Amino acid sequence: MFSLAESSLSNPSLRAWIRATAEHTRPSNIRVCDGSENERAAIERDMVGAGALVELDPKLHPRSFLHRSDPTDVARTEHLTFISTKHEEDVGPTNNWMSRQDAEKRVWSLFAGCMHGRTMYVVPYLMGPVDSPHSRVGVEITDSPYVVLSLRIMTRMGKEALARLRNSEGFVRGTHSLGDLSPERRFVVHFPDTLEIWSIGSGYGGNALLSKKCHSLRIASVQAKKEGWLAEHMLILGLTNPLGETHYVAAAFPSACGKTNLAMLVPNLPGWKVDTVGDDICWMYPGEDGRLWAINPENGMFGVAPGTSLKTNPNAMRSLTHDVIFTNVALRANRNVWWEGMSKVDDHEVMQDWRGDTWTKSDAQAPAAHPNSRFTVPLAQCPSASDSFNAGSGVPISAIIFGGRRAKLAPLVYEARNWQHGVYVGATMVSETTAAATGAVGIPRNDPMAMLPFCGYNMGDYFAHWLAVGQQLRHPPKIFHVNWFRTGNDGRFLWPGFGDNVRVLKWILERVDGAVTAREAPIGLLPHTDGIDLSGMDFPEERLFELLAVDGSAWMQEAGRTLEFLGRFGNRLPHGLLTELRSLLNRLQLSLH
Ligand code: SAT
Ligand code: MN
Repeated sequence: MFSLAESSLSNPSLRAWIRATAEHTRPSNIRVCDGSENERAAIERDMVGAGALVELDPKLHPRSFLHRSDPTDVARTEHLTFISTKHEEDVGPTNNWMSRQDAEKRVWSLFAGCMHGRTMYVVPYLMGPVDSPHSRVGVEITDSPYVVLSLRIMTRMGKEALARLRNSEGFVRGTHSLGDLSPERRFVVHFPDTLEIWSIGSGYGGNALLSKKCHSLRIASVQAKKEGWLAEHMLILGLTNPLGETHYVAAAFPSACGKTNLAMLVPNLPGWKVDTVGDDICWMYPGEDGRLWAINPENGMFGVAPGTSLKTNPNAMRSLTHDVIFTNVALRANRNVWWEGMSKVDDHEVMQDWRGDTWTKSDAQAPAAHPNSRFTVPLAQCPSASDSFNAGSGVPISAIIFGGRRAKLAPLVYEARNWQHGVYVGATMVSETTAAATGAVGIPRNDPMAMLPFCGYNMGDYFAHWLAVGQQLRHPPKIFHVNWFRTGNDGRFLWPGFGDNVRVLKWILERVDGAVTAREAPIGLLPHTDGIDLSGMDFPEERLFELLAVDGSAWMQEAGRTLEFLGRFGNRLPHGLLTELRSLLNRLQLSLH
């Protein structure tokens, strides 16, 4: 049953690990994935046969499918996500810790016989461009064919990964099983010291595609700290101005706050162009030239569907014409997909909602598509995919943007005074929770660098690491903060967002180039009111005042919240951040007198 003889696997430690995992999980057979078209077609056929995939109309969406996950399993489960290290203080106050011993007792035991009657897939994958020295190999063992098909899109999967791995032992080992899908027996545990991940009881994206948040952020952030680089929850885009000059920008926003939209925006300013290098994860390295260089370790996008339309994100919509896996969206009678915000539908059109139940708009009790429904698609299918997406060296980063979803307080954009202040701005980010994780939505929470759920070690040490990386850079990127989500007194968004966000990016690049001056405010540097190009837009100037307003006393209160949050890191908090908090308080006090 566990014979690997027919497979081309020569790596002894990989073979030993597969054998040991199979002995414990007892699958009925083992399949080592090569990433081929035949393999993909066979898995799709099996899944359609078993009712696990619905094939969409091949004329509307060739080779595309709808997958419905278990209704209790539709988002990341942060309270069931653990980091296992020798010492609890090494994971810090923002992570859940579990000892190895406990993990073996509580989690590994759940894997015993869990693959009985199932196929065990062995999925070698490469994170990063094929010829990049920064790329890393992982192997995920899983009993979910949905995970296999998704990894084939999201990573360079199969032969390329094995070719890179050769006989090395230095790969990340992810063991995943759907288990019984019970939330009671659902765990995601990371072991940064041994490069292992165990995930059981969930088939949902970030819990089950172990290459993504588990490997490329939680494990990679620990490797990055040891090795002097940064593994971040950031999109990467290239912005070209009408003179043909391109700058690259990396931007961190929490899950479901518009990274995918920003990464491929179609600018509402003539002559400007955006190229997409990545939409979710970014690995950055100090280069020999003193700049910070970035690669996107991923190969595809796992984007939020609701709200995506030809108006809000035409490049995403055009990426979704073929070879897509949709998860938990609604299904129309013509076997096309639909979600809220995509297009107008007739009040009486009968569809199936994300659970497969009959749904019509006129008597809907709930959305047809789950608010965290997703599309999975190769980045290469995006019309704005950058030529540099496969560049081994990556792209040089001119600006880093931090952004939260905040109805009040944070202005449309401001610039940090220097790297240390920028690290403070990132470390003190606050954003309202979204449907990407289970739990209440719309609650403001501290989410440093949008990494709160993804940093694999003590965030006090993580802030110190950011400060240290800055010291190595002779030409550090400038750091900014943006907020597309500020609302007026009527509760409506003040800024239209989407294609108009290029107006803010334009100011950011003008600051990078030293082409415009800025206005000093206690929180940082803000645009003059004529600094944001509003040409071709019907936008009252008073609204821009409101968007750029800095309310000193509200920021004082915010500083109290910040102090409380940073205080949680105790003596792991680097002094530099306290210095920044103190200077901010001084500046706020002066401004209030
Ligand atoms: O489910 S994922 O973690 O991959 C998506 C997200 O929450 O950012
Ligand atoms: Mn994300």
